[in-house]
Amino acid sequence: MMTRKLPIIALATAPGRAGLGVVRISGPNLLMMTQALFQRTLIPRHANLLILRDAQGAFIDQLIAIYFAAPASFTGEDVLELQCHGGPQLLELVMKRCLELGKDQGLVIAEPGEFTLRAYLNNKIDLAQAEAIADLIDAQSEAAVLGAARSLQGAFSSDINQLIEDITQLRILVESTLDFPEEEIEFLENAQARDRLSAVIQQLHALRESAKQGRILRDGIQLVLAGAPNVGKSSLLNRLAGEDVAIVTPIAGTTRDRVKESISIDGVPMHIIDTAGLRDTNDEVELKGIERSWDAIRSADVVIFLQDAAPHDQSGDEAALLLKRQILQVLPPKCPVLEVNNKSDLVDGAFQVGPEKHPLYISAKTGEGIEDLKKAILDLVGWGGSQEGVIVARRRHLDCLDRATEHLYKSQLFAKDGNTSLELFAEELRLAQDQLGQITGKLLPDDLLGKIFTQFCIGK
Ligand SMILES: Nc1nc2c(ncn2[C@@H]2O[C@H](COP(=O)(O)OP(=O)(O)OP(=O)(O)O)[C@@H](O)[C@H]2O)c(=O)[nH]1
Ligand SMILES: [Mg+2]
Repeated sequence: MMTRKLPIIALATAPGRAGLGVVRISGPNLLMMTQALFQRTLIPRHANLLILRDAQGAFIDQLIAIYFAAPASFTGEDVLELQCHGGPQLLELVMKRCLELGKDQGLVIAEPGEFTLRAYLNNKIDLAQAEAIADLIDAQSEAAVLGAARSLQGAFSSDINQLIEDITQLRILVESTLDFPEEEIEFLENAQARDRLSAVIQQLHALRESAKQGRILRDGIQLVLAGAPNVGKSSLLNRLAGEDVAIVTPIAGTTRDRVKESISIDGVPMHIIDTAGLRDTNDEVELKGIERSWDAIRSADVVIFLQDAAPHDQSGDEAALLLKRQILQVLPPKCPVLEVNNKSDLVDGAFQVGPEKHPLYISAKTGEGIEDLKKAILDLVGWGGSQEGVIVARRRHLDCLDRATEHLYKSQLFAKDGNTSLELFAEELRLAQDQLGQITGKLLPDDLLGKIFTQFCIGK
C-alpha cells in the first residue's frame, strides 16, 4: 500500500441511501480514463453535468463530474469526483463501470486511508493534519469538530514546527561551538543557552497541556460507576444519561452486566459504564458480571466509587473501606477515584454540597448535587474548561511530547555540567527534535505510517 502508484477508486460518502453519493478516483494520470468514461476532456475544477453509460450504452446515471488536475488536488495526483445519485445499487454500478474502463491503467479499489496517505506522501498535508482528517470525521462533539479543524488547518503542526525551529537554533549554536573548541568556555553563558532551553521546555509544557485537553475531546472519558450493590449506580447512570438506560430495582444485585451510555458534559464526550454491584456471591451469573465490573475498573479513566449516604453501622463502613482498597489496587496508574455518597435525599441536610467537599453528596433520585458531580469529574480529568484554541490530539502525540520533554530535561542536566557535557547536551536536543518530528511525520519509523493510515475507513 505504501508505495503503489496505481489509480485508486472508492466511495467517498457513507454507504446507504442518500441524496448524493460521491465516487472518488485518484491517480497519476486520469485524463485517459475520463475520456473513456465520458468521451470528452473535462475542464479542471468545473462542474460538468454528464451521463454515464454502461458497456452496452445503457444509461446508468446523470451526474456531476469534477476533475482536479495534479498537483492541485487533495491527493496531489489527478482526482476525479463523481457526484451521483445516492443509491447503494446505483453506486455499485458506477464503481463497476469505472473499474471496467480503468482496468488497463490498473484502477483498483482504495485501501483504508489511502487517499489521505497519498495527500501526505505528496506533501499536501503533514501527518498531524492527516490524523486530524480522521478525527474530524470521527468527532463526537462540537468541540471535537472545532479542535480537529484547528489541527487540520495546521495550528498544531505550526506549534510543533516552531519548537523544532527553536531547538534547531540551539543545536546550531552548540554544534558550531563544538567545531571551535577554544570558544567553548564561554558558550553556555554567552549564548544564553540555558535560558533558551528553559523557554523551549516551557512552550513544550503548554503544548502538552493543550494536547492533553485535545485528547480528552477526541477520545472522551471512560467513566466507571462502581460500588456495592444497591447504592444507586444504575440510578446515577440514568440520571446522567437523562433516560432509563439501566434497570433499577430495590433488589441488591440487579445489574448483572456492564451497561454503557455515552453523553457529553460541557462538550466532553463521557462514556459512562454502569457495573454490577461488587460483593461476595455464589450466583454464577452475578459472579461473571462482577468480573466484568473489575475489568471495567481496570480500564477506566475515572472511577466513581458510589456509596449509600444513609448512616450505616460499623460493619458497613468497614466493608466500604475494604472495597475501596480493592478498587485502588486494580486501578490503572493515574486514574482518579471520586468518592460519592448517593441518596442524600434520605439524610437530613447536615452537610454541604459542593465540588470541594469530599465525599460528594448527591441524590440520583432528585438530581441534587449532580451538577457539582459533573464539575468534579471534569476537574479530575484535568479538563481546563475552555475549548478555545484546543487542538485535537492523540495518545501518539502525547507520547511523543512526553519523550521530547524527557530529552530536554536531560539536556538541561548536561547544561548544568557546563562545557564537559556539551556533546551530550547537543545529542539530547537532537533526540527531542526527533520526537517532535514524529508528530508531523518528518521523522517517522516506516511501520508506524502503515499503522496510522490503516485505522482510517475506506474512502478517506
Ligand atoms: N431515596 C433514594 N433512593 C435511591 C437513590 N438512588 C437509587 N435509589 C434506590 O436504590 C435502589 C437501588 O438502586 P439501583 O440504581 O438499582 O442501585 P445499583 O447500585 O445499580 O444496584 P445493583 O445493580 O444491584 O448493584 C432502588 O430502589 C433505587 O430507586 C436516591 O438518590 N435516593
Ligand atoms: Mg445497578
